[in-house]
Amino acid sequence: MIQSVDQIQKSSQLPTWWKQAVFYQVYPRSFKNTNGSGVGDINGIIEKLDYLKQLGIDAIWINPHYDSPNTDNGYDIRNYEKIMEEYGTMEDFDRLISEMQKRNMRLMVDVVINHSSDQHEWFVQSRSSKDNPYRDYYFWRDEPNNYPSFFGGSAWTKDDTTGQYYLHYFAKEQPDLNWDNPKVREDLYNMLRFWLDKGVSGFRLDTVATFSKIPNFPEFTPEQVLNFDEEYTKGPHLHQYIREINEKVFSEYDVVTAGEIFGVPTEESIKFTDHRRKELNMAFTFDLVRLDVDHAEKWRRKDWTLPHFRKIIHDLHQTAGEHGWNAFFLDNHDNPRVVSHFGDDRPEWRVASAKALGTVILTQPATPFIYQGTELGMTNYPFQTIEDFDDIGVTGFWKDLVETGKVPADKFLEASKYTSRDNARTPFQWDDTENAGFTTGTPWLKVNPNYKEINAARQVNDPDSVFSYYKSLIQLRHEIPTLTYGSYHDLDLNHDSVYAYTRIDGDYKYLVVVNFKDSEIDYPLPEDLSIASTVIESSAQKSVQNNATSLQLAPWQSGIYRLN
Ligand code: ISL
Repeated sequence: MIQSVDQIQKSSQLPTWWKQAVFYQVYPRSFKNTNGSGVGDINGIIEKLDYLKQLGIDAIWINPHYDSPNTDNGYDIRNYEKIMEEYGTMEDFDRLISEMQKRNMRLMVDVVINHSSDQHEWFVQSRSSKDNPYRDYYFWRDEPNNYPSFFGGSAWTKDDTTGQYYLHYFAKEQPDLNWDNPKVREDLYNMLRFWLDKGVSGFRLDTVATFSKIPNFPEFTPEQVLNFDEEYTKGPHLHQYIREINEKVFSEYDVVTAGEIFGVPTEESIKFTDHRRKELNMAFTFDLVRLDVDHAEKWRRKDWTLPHFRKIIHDLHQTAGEHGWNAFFLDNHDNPRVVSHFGDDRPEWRVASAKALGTVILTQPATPFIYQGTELGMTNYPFQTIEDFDDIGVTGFWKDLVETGKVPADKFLEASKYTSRDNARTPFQWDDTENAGFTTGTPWLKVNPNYKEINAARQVNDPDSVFSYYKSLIQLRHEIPTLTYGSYHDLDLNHDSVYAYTRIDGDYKYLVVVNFKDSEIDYPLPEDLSIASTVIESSAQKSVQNNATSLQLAPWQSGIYRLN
C-alpha cells in the first residue's frame, strides 16, 4: 500500500523535502577523474549523475570544492570563491548545478569556516604584523596554553614573524578564524551568499560546534585535555553565532543546513536543530560512529556491542523529539567503511552485512546520508606501512606518538589500518578495468585491490547486488512516509544480536529487523506483534507466513514488514 504524504500531515513532524530526501556524499577527490590527472573532478561528478539518479538519490553533499593547498584535502581553504584547480573551473561548477537541476537533484556544499588555510589572504595579512588590520581575524597569544590539536601535538604554533603563537584546532596549516570579530562574520556571510546566489541548495557546516572559543583560553585540567573535543564545543557565543548566520543568511534563501557537531554529546544535539531556536535544520552527531573509540587513546578502537549501538540511536531519536531532526550516517570520509566497521567484510558475509546495514541507514526517523561506495559494499583498505597513508590524522599522530617512542609502530599501524580516514577515501570502484575505472592516470591514493570483485559495473544490473538492494530501499523510503516520519520504538534495547524496531504512524505499522550475527536466529516477535506482509528482505529466507509471530533469520538477514 502506498501512503501519501498528506496522510502524515497530522503528525508532529511537518513534512519537508529534505526530511524525505536521500542524500549521497561525494568525496570529489576520489569519485571520478575525467582528465587523467589521478584526482577526481567536477566533470566526473557530472558524468556520474545518471548513476546516482538511477540509485534514487535526491541530493548530493560534496566535500570542499574550493581552492586549497590540500594539507587536509580541501578542509584548508585558500580562496572561498575559487574552485580547486584539480577539480575544474567555475564554469564546470555552474554546469554541475544546472545538470543537477535538470535531474531534479539538489547540491549541498561543504562550508569550512571554523578555520581557513594558512595560505588564505586573511592569514597572510594577519601574520605579517601585530598591527595589520587582519590581525584579529585569527587568535594570537604570547604564550600557548595546553590545548591539543585534533591531528596530534599542540593547538598553538609559534610564528617567527611576530614571535606570537596562533591557534589551530586542526593542522597548523588550518588557523582558527576569530568569530568574535564581527568583520570576520560579515565576510563569511557574504561568501555564503555568493554560493547561494549560484543555486546551491544546502550547506554542510564543518565543525560548526567549535566556532566560539572559550574567552582567554584558560589551561585545561587533565580531565578536560582527555575530553578536549567536547570542551572545544563549549564556547559561550556558539548558539548566538549560529542564530546570527541563520537570521542574516539562511533565512533569506531556500537552503537546508546540516551541522557537523563533532564533540557535542547526542543529548545536546537538540540545541542545534530545534526549529524553534532558528539555528540549523539537522545535525550529524558522532556518538554512534565513534562508539568504539578508546577514550584515552583516540587513535585506537575497542570492542563495541549491539546494545550500546542501539542505545545511541534510541537516544538520538529521543533527543530530536518532535522539534529536532538529524542526519543519519554510519560512515563518511572521516570514518572506516561501514561494512568493515559495523558489518563483516569477510567474503562470505560482506554482501549480506552491507545490505543489513543499508536497511538500518534507510529506515531511521532522520535524513539518510549514503557515503560514496557504501551502496556497493566497498571495504576498508589493506594498509601495510605508514607510507600507505595520506591522512594527516594518521601521519600527525605517527609523529606525535611513534616517532617519540610513546607507542610502538606495529601497535599504532595495526589500529590505524582499521581507523584511518583513508579507508573511506580510496578511489571509487566503477569497473574492473585498470584503476577501477576511476582514472586513466595514476590515482592520488591507491585503489583497493578488491576492485575486480567489488565495482559498480558488476552490480548495477544484478538484482541480488548491494546496489540493487539499496536502490529498492531508497524507493521504499520515497514511497512510505512512515519510514521517515513514523514514531520509532526499539523492541529490545538489550538484545545483543537482533536489532528490531517499529516505525508507526496511525494504522501504518512497520517492523524493521536486522540480524547482526553471522549465524541463524529464531526471533520470536515481542509485544504480541504479528506480521501482515513482507515489504522487503535482504536475502532469501523461509517465506514468512501471514500472521507469523516469529521470524527465522538467516545470518545478517534484514527485512521490513507490515504489522497487523
Ligand atoms: O576524523 C576526525 C579525526 O581523525 C575528526 O576529529 C574530525 O576531524 C572532525 O570530525 C572534524 O571533521 C571535519 O573537519 C576537519 C576535517 O579534517 C574533516 O575531514 C572534516 O570532516 C577539519 O576541517
